[in-house]
Amino acid sequence: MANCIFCKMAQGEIKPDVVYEDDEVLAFRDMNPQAPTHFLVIPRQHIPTTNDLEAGDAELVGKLYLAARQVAADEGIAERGYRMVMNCNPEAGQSVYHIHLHVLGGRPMKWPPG
Ligand code: DGP
Repeated sequence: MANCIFCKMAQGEIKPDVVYEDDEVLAFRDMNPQAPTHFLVIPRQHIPTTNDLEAGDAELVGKLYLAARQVAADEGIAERGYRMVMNCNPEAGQSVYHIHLHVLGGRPMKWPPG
């Protein structure tokens, strides 16, 4: 997608602070961190929201979580704990319409989220 900032990262046009990448998945530090550790995991493929996921995307979605698990371990937050969030549409606060898994850790989290 021409105007999608995360597609530009996925294609190497814009270079974020990458913490993990493979053929299908990219993970990078959030530019506006909400916790001491805050990174985003995205598919290279453009999928606007979780509402657009199809049955054939199941493996790809699983890979997002496996990448998140790997980076959480690398970042040293796996044992203490971390939160994974994927916002969908305006009421959830989605601002970039290319699905992304937020991974936050390094401080205690509250529940329910705001
Ligand atoms: P959401 O509100 O769930 O759509 O989260 C979008 C996140 O993306 C938000 O935490 C800020 C982050 N973000 C937006 N643009 C950029 C960017 O250009 N670089 C980086 N590293 N993060 C970005």
